[in-house]
Amino acid sequence: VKTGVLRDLREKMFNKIVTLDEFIIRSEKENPSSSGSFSRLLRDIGIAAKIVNREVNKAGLVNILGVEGSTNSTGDDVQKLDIFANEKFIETLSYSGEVCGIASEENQEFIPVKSNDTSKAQYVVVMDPLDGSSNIDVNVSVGTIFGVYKRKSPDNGPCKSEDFLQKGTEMVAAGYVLYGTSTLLVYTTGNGVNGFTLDPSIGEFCLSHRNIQMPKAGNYYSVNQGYYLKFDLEMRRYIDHCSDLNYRLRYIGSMVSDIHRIMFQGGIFLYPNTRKYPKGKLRLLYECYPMAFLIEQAGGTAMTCKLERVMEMEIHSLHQTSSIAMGSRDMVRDMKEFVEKYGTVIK
Ligand code: P6P
Repeated sequence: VKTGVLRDLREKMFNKIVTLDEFIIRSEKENPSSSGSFSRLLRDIGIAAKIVNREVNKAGLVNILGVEGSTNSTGDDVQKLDIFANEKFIETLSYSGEVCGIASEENQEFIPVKSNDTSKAQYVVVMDPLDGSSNIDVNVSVGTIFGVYKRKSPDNGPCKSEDFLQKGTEMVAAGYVLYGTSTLLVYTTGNGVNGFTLDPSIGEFCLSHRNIQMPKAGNYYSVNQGYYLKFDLEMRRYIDHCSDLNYRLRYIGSMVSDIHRIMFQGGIFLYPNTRKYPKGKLRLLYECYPMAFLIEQAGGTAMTCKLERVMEMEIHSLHQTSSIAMGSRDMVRDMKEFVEKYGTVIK
């Protein structure tokens, strides 16, 4: 550990660039039991992110804007860039040889990855390849969300649904890519959260945010105010409380962007259940679990609006949804008090 601390200090002092690949290899060396396949998987996610980033950045120029016409599993209009991002991540992950299956927002069923040596492919990946894609046409930041599980089914055959329907607590890695003013890859493997900024001049993700810890308090709340009258009483009372305290409302409509802000400035992100979405809108497997993993690793709290810990939620189907309230510990604690006071909490 001492050498690691000295090394980190030296890197900071001499402003040494640490690329994502170097960081992953170093983390692997610090974990004697790791076989290297997990590292290769993480590096492949980085490669796919760079490919998608290239297209996202020129979406306005190349004719891949505009609605593809189809709709995805939750009825959202599918943008062409959605399809491109989905295809690139599936292609890259399938080629890696480390993945036996992929579940994506864009695909109703999970995608078994064929390989002549399935015994090597020990992981499955769950993802929202381009979250917030309705913002693409108006040049607002969008993101990729991913989570990684170890497969549970026997490794001499194809992946099974049990490999994907695992609680958030079983996730071995989670992260997001934010295609914004700069492109960042932020991920955790359960030992803290680190952020890497893409340096286009060298085509590398470089360590830029070491061991991210979010503020335990905050004064930003992030919710779609347009649904206010459709929220349960306890949520409306908590939102009134935020407004009474002159907290600032920030809602980009792109979960990755809203959560990324909270990682650095603190705050709470709410997507409560409504009459339209009685179980919430956001997808438990590839939006809520990965973001909850990251938020907890960065010192925050992630609950449903009925006060269940998101990571412990049982999952029964790939596109199952959940309400969510996550962010700075003190703000989620305040929200909890309002739910206990005004709500009908599941005991
Ligand atoms: P609404 C984007 O479609 C998304 O899945 C999240 O990125 C975002 O937080 C949410 O839905 C926005 O939903 O109903 O407020 O437009």
